[in-house]
Amino acid sequence: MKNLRFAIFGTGFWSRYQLAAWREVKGATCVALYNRTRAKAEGLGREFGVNAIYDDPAELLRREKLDFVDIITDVASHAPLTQLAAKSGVPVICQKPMATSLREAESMVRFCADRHVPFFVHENFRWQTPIRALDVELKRGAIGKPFRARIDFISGFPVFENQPFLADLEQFILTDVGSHALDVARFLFGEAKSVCCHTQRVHKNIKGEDVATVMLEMVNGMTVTVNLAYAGNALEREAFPETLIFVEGENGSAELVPGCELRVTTRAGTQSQKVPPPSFSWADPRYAVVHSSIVPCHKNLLRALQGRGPAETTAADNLRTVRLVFAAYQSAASGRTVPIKN
Ligand code: 89V
Repeated sequence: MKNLRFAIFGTGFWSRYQLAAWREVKGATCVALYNRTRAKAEGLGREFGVNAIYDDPAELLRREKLDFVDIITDVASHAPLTQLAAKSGVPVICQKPMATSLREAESMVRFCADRHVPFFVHENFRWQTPIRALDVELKRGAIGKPFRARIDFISGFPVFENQPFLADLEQFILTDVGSHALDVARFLFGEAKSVCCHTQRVHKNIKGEDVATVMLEMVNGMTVTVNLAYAGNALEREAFPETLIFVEGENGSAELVPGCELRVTTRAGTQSQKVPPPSFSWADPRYAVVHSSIVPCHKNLLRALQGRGPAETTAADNLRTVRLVFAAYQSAASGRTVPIKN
């Protein structure tokens, strides 16, 4: 199996974990780092033994022989950096959210497709251990045919302390966590045919919405509600950064509850299993369930880059998630339900 050489574009808060997670995956080596502020890239390079440091992405692409780039920059630079790499014929992995608008995401996908450049989105929530365990139970028919589900990411965690740029986003929770949660909805329950959404802002010192309530009518007939909040309030069940999910089926119900516990209830009673993420020394324990999911996400993308099978989160697939995010904004602004063309 060929060992792939890659570069990371962007060396902010998230890159350290992404780079550490790449080390868990055999078959890919980071050979270069780019960051606008060179000193930041040098710091990460020293920590991880990466010596080729650039503050110009075009120069990096000219000089380094790469099999792919992993883009972990702010969302506004995803499109130009993706296009830059694709022009050099270098496959791209781009962090979620893919783009600042649906139109921009569509043009990125088209740009790469026209050049036959593989393009993937790093979307890791669907790879979390509890969510995979829930999927297994649903697929084996543990609760019969599901008819309704609730996906909750409701937290008072001071997320702006680690990621201050989030406070400046005009569109915040739906693009940040909503991208993840709506992708989880698609992963578990398939495509949506309409979206209805209401948003609120509770924090006074941020630009975007920090609360969103989304109702999806699914193609399979299910109703899925997605409740998102980073309101900074105190909660009895503070579960950051776990996604709590409750699914009602014709024969029972299944629930992911705080503490990575999966509870399945049928007429025979309730069965509980602990579904904790694998532990990695480099993961921040406060983010364990998310950080650990970076590893299987990388593995799945690498498999595709090595031509060993399809990836789940191709950019073309992720466009469907992006469509839901922006349909939610459209619904919140208009007060109307927005139909989704599949
Ligand atoms: O993965 C993310 O998008 C982070 C979170 C804190 C949710 O893990 O913002």
